[in-house]
Amino acid sequence: MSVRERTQVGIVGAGPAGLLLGHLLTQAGIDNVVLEARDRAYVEQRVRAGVLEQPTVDVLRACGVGSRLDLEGLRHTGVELQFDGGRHRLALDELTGGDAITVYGQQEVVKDLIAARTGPLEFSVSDVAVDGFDGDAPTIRYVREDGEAAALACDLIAGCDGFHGITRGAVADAITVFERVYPFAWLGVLAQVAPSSEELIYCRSERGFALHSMRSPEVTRLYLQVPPDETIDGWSDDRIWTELRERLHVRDGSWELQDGPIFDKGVTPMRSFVAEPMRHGRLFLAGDAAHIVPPTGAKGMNLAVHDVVVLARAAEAFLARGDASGLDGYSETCLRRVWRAQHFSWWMTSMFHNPPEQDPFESQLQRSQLHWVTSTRTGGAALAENYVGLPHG
Ligand code: RFL
Ligand code: PHB
Repeated sequence: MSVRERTQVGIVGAGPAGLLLGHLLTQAGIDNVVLEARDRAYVEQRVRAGVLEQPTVDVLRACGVGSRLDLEGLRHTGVELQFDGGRHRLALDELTGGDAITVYGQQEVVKDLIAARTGPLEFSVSDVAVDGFDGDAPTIRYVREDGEAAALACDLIAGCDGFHGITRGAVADAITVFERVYPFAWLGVLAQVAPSSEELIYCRSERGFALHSMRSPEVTRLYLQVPPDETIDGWSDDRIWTELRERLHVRDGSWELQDGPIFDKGVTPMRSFVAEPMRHGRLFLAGDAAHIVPPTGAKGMNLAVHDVVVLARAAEAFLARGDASGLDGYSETCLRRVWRAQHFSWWMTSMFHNPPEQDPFESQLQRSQLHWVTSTRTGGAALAENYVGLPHG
């Protein structure tokens, strides 16, 4: 026997996509239930994205979860691009008519959304399965934390369960996948030390890509390009700092990287992935469940936010007014932005990373692109516009 319940929108996954969708729907007076496989502490502590686009910040503010973001988020009006040992600043605000990025950890966004949640949010659920979405009686079956089997009848199901979730698998036969796996990964660390630069530094070097980012005035976030199958075991803290110093070194010696205790380390593979379409009857894929970008463009969470803004609006129009046009256009509207972000992320990745086999021709192309971006207004604006985030439609 399983407990039967009903809601308007059943949401699988409590990452940024699922939580923000739930929040927007609740604000619009649409009932929803969020189901999450992990426990609350895990979800709130998972270290991931750090860069919010301007439109993402605008959305979070407009829906009432921007107060801590406004206090603790670091607004950056510029970004540094480094190659051949020289650093070049792009003034994002000047190049875009006033826009900027904001550095604020994804897990902080997640914490803010969980704190703001008033509707049902179940952690530690298991055996989640979706069915009935081809007709008009979608159901989510799952097992609660206490072991009780449950069936949630919904009008719509949102698959916000990330790249390794189950909802995309439920439509595996009906999707077309576009994919590129890159021949490298990122080793990322968090260190208890003040950032050595006020702005992010994306660095191309002969030894591979490096990125200097941050989380707060006391915490630095750093990344290194490593081989795709790299394990963290071979990377002592000493080796990480030495490699970062080598790659981030500037020719004139005018800058120094400050080090400190490393308290988080991980390796992330690099992949571009799109599953089309994002709608299957009454099942809607959103965020990483539908698409993955390499992190070089800092777009993953921002795309998740755009998807659910579109989905919330469309679901409200359908459920409150019987207008299905938004749901009908959901996939196409989202995929247009997804492919722009795919191109941008691929471009940033290919400009900054060393291919495993040295390719002198490609090296010169990378340099040429970086010269163009850092020495012309058109090149700089092309990067800046995409990086701060094109306006939501
Ligand atoms: P998430 O965050 O993966 O959340 C999915 C949630 O679903 C749960 N889940 C299930 N729940 C119930 N039943 C199941 N069967 C389930 N299976 C899974 C999971 O536990 C999880 O809680 O997906 P979402 O919400 O779509 O959000 C996407 C973002 O997390 C992702 O795109 C970003 O983190 C990508 N990303 C970045 N994005 C940016 O916008 N800016 C950045 O600066 C940035 N940097 C990054 C990144 C991702 C990184 N890694 C580690 C992948 C840097 C890194 C290193
Ligand atoms: C981060 O701070 O985690 C970060 C910054 C920029 C990126 C990716 C990740 O492109």
